[in-house]
Amino acid sequence: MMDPTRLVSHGRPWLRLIVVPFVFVVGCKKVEQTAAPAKAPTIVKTKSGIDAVLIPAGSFRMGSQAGQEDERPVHEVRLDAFLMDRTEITQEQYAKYTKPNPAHFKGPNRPVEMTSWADAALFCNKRSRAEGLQPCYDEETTECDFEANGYRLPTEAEWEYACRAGGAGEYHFGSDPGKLQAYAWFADNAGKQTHPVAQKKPNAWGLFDMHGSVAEWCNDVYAKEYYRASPQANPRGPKEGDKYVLRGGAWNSSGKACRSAYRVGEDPGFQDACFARDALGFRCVRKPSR
Ligand SMILES: [Ca+2]
Repeated sequence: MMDPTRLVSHGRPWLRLIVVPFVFVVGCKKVEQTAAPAKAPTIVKTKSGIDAVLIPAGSFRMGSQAGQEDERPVHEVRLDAFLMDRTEITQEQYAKYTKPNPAHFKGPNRPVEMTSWADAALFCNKRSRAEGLQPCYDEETTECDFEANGYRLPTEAEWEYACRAGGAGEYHFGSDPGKLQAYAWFADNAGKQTHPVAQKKPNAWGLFDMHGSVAEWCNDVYAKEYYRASPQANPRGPKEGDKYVLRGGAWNSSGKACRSAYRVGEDPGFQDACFARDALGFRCVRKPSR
């Protein structure tokens, strides 16, 4: 059995979920861009019953000229194929491997929230074992084994690539913030709470709620200047750091904070300005089956 204290006790403040406050410096581009024509997404039913999408290998331009400083330089990234959960992990899915339900906004089909990075990593390992796959996370050191065939959190690059689904705009559907209501629960329409997953339109690859709903933990340590030194192929973030990346914005976020390239680092040294714990969830990825 896994000891849930191990991932939270190894020198890093895993469970202190406080997010860096920041100011949005540059406005969105007004130029409308649309996602590339998409083939029908390949949906895979995983053994735990959770639908995943086969994300094809490929390249994309990561970051945004229109966003914050930490979104630049925009740079080319190449990624291997991976499977990504079609929705955020719901409370019903979470309860299959982890009890009690930590969510503030209760509902079986609502996304689980109040989850730390460590909670998310532990869920990945539990799900891997339940599906007969190799766990990715070392529960002593929190290191992620990218060669294991089990579940892990997406890298920041995988998350943005999957969100964009071939689109180069500020959102996966283009750059018109007026269209965001059709694709996302965010501050303008969420009524200060979460909603069941997959009620809004998906992106071109069939992924739901990549913008808004709950902000999603990525595997990467956050570094503001990481894009200046990021490797081109399968970047996995800095080796050291106390913050972890959250992506996609949440039910309490502005439309700008839901953009595809928008980055947040969780930092235990700051008071929460953008999210609350009940806005933090995740979805899993793994290698495609051979
Ligand atoms: Ca989300």
